[in-house]
Amino acid sequence: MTDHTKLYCFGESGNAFKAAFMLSACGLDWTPVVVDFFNGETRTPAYRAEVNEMGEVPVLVHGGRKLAQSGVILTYLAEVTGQFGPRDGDEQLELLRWLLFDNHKFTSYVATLRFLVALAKTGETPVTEFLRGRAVAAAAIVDKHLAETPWLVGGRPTIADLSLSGYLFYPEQYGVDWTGYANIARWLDRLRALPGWKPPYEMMPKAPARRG
Ligand SMILES: N[C@@H](CCC(=O)N[C@@H](CS)C(=O)NCC(=O)O)C(=O)O
Repeated sequence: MTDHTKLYCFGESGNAFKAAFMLSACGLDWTPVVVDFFNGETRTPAYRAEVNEMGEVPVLVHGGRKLAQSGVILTYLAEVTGQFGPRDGDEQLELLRWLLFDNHKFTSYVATLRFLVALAKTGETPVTEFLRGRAVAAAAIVDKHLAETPWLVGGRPTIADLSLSGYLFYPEQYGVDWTGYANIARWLDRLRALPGWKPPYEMMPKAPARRG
């Protein structure tokens, strides 16, 4: 291992929380590198040239690698630590299925809805109504799956659980009552009980507030 493990992140980012929780749950020693998201750091040429051409957090620096995309980071950490990963090829495909569902249908809508309502404070608009509809439709699918099994894949906690739950530990309100999804609520309690779990704002520092 050549570098100390670092995670480019900021507290408000649920995608970064997925990686942060995984690092802590795997017992790795890591340091957050706080990205000044609200003042545009991810959109600067320097960030895109030196940290991530996609202009996003999370970015993991570990063992001489620099990796972006929470799903890639989770997959990589599962492989190098031997924790929260697949037991065989079928489970590997199942994990990929849920990670793709999360990135397209679940986190994407939940995160954007939360950003608009709770952080950018746009108020209710046709866009937030659309996003909430998509978010709750995906939530119903997750809740139904969790009625049959305590964890999304393989009967034990995996990177699929860490990925889909990433945004659901935040305190901000954006018009979705997660306690109304009984199976999701119990699953979140199980995740909170895993070693290394902490609330997002205790896991990573918040980004500096917007100036001006
Ligand atoms: N699919 C990506 C999404 C990452 C993402 O959307 N990151 C947001 C913060 S939660 C970001 O860095 N946005 C920067 C920007 O839009 O300028 C992942 O899972 O890592």
